[in-house]
Amino acid sequence: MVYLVERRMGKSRRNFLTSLARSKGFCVDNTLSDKVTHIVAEGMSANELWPWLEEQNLPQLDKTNVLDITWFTESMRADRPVPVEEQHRIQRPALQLKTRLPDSPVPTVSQYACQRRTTLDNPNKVLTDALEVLVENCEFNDSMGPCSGFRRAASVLKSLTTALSCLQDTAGLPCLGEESKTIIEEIIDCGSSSRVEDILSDERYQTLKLFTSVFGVGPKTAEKWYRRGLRSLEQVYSDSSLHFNRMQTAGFIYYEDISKPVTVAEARALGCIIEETASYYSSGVSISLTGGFRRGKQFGHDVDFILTVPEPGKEDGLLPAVIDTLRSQGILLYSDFQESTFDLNKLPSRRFEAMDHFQKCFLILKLRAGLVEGQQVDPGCRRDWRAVRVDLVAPPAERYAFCLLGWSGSTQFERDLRRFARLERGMLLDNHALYDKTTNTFLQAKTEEDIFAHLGLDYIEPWQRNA
Ligand code: DCT
Ligand code: MG
Repeated sequence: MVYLVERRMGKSRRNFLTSLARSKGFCVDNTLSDKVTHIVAEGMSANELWPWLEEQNLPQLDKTNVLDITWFTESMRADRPVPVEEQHRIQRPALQLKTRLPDSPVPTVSQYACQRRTTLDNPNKVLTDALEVLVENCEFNDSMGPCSGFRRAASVLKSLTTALSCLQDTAGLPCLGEESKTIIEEIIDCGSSSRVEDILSDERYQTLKLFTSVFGVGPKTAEKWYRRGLRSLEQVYSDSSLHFNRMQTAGFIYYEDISKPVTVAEARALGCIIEETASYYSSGVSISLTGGFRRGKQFGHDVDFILTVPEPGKEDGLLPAVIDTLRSQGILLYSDFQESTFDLNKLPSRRFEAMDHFQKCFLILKLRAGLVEGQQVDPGCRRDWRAVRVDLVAPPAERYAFCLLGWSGSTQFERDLRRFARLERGMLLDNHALYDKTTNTFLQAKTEEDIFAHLGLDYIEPWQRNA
């Protein structure tokens, strides 16, 4: 009699494996009793599994086979229970968690951000800021290999709850390559890293950073302008031989405003505006604040909202209607509407999509100071409003959980969720769906919790996703 441990494995995978085994004639019990001869766990360490097993008070635990999923998959392949070998067993650890001494080693940190809890409290900000300068520099140089190394290193440090005080403190941490360690050591020992300082004072780095701070300007365009010998935004803007697209033109016009961080109070005021505007289209519209603000950030570079309507298909005209209403209210400064290209039949996408296929729009809105709670309208000010970047996305209601998980970020958290799904679970995750490659099925989800459960991951709250 086989028992599959649901923890880490997740409910849906457990259900699937149970039916698979039963279809091959195996006896699988959903409850853990003394009838069970083979306990099978997936993705659980001995230190996690054994304390749990002991709490179940099984009389025969010592005589029960406690096995890793490899025994199960080999048995499925063979269509019969294969003999248990030593490498299949999850051995009872010598020292149990319960009796662990206070100074025993802390549990290991996962290489995946989706298995770490990363709040906004970051006692290693000096180090992560430095590593992020290297990330940015790699992005400017199009060197993607080292880029992800530095990104992962910075992300691991962000999950720590204490400041590193020497390089030895990094022992046991994943994703820290030699280059990252050199920088960490230099900063801990001398307060700064020569490699980072060199980048910060490099003219090309400074110029590309300045140019890419304009809405609609990516590293390629910035590089083109730099090669022409341009060094300031004034030089670029007044160069009559350059052609700017609509987005870049808006980026220059509202540069000062949209480079200013958006506050939580401003995000809330915008939420009210969007909610009211969308309600003219349908009273059933729901609006969710997502992106960095959902992760608890106090400031953002934009405000991201998901809009849904319960009736299938009704979302089709939603964003064009919202845009029209914002325009008629005189608060639409810029809009770039992208029609949905979502097609369930074309899923799953094997490419790491830069953007999802849902209907969406990138806006610049005029936010009046009087609508923002706690903000004084300064009579001496030449105007009583500011320009703000707002993104809206309108997925079909049944795609909401995937869209919410994808748009909540952080970008590194999303990258690691997808990498984890692919490498550890044989699944493809994106903003639209979760696809199980072993069973060739789409896994349904109404909530983010469902998606984490399908992946066999502990649920990570949005404010713990600041990876
Ligand atoms: N996202 C995505 N596909 C992209 C880019 C982003 O699914 N190509 C997700 C990840 C984060 C989320 O959308 C919102 O993006 P941003 O607004 O860029 O990030 P943020 O975390 O909200 O940061 P900020 O606070 O600066 O707005
Ligand atoms: Mg955002």
